[in-house]
Amino acid sequence: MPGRRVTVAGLGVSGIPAAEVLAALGARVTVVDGGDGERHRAQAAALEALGVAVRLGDGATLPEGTELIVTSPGWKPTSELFTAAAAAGVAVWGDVELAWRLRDPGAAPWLAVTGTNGKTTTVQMLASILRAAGLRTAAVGNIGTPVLDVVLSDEPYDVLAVELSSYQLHWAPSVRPHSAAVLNLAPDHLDWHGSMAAYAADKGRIYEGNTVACVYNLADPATEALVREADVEEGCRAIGFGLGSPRPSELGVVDGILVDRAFAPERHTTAQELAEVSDVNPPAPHNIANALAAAALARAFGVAPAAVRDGLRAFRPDAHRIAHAGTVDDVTYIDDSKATNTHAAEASLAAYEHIVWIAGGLAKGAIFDELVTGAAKRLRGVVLIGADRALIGEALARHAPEVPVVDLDRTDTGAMAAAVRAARDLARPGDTVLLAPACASMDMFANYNVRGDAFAEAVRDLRAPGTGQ
Ligand code: UMA
Repeated sequence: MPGRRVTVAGLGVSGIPAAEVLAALGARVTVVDGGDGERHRAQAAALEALGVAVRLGDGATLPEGTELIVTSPGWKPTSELFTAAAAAGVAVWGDVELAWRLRDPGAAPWLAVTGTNGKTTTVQMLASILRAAGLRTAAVGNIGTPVLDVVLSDEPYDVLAVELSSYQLHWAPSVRPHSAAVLNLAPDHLDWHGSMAAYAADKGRIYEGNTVACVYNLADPATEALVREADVEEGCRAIGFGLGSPRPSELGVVDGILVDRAFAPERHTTAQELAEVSDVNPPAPHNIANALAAAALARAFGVAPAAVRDGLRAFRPDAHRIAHAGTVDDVTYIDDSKATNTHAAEASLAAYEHIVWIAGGLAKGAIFDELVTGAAKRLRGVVLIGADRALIGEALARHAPEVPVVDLDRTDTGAMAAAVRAARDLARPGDTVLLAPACASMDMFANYNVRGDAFAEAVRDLRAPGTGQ
């Protein structure tokens, strides 16, 4: 790296450590970012103090003399910067690719997880299981801690639990996990990838070069197809997980017990007991599947059954994932702000009988017809918020024209409170008001946490009205 001219695309969570690491290795680093806000300027000043050049307000022009681009995951492959790089014969790596290339060959192996939904929870469960086994580990990647932070730290990790998004996998062709899981595959981020096939292909990269296990979902044949297409190390096994009774080389559930017929020594004749369904928090079907995937990866790494049970018991789920925000006048308010795509929203809409649904935000290229058709009978009413709410409104008009819809044309800070009040007015005793937006939050909020917090606060305000407007 010394003297090499490297351009880092994106001054965010991934770009900042990438620029720092490259500068420390002696590269001549320029960070480019299309944004030019207060946050950008403060972070630019901090990097400039380290000798890094920063160019704000222009994410399209390739800096003179660039020999390599290290990109943040969110940048689309079709970005002008990469078109210019391709024309100049300049390679593009993601920050995860950089981390993989810089890591010591003998460093902690990666147990990697991807999927449309459940990956953060699964990685957290996995890290909890690994810790229960006495292993030094960290949950990193798309979950929010850049992989570079731990790969180059002095901390002696035994193994890493790595959440990889389809974006990160797209930009990380060299990564070779010890074992990996694809939890499920449903349309998401199609505006970024261009097509479902391209999205699936990027997800499938996680299996490349696995050495012990490629873990797939028995209920989602597309994940098994990705295993079949992968080029793995000699002896690597395909391991299925599902909610039924497992066959050899599978993990499953028998009489309320999570069992392993993949790594148990006597797997051809018996199943090894791992944990009870009630050890999974919360024990909803999709979450039991997540627990089985985490258990499969841990078992592939040699973790004992008792540590799987202890790790699952110790795990506490994230806020904003089907969280109970309150009950007011016999109406239950549920915060599933984490449902940022139609697949996740479908799972939470399926869980309630009579629903007032709060939905909308950034659609990311999604189509809502199937989601609306599936939920139509259970919808008491719908409150639409955010930039792409008309897309959901049109699907409702096509498939559920009788359902009352409140179209909220405001994006100010009080908008969520207004949405919650509108939902209250539509609800009847016994109903559930469900925030499951099926969209990303960034048109109105900093992220889905802030969106969920705004919802919870608005529910609190229904009970003890504050500033109400
Ligand atoms: N930017 C541009 N031009 C672009 C795109 C972005 O200039 O075309 C700039 C923005 O102004 C911003 C910076 O690039 O300053 C942001 O880069 P980024 O969008 O890649 O985001 P990071 O802050 O680096 O965070 C990324 C992940 N974000 C995305 O993939 C969009 C984080 O996942 C991840 O936690 C972090 O790296 C650490 O690995 C978030 C996410 O939403 C949670 N992920 C998606 C998901 O889970 O669905 C994939």
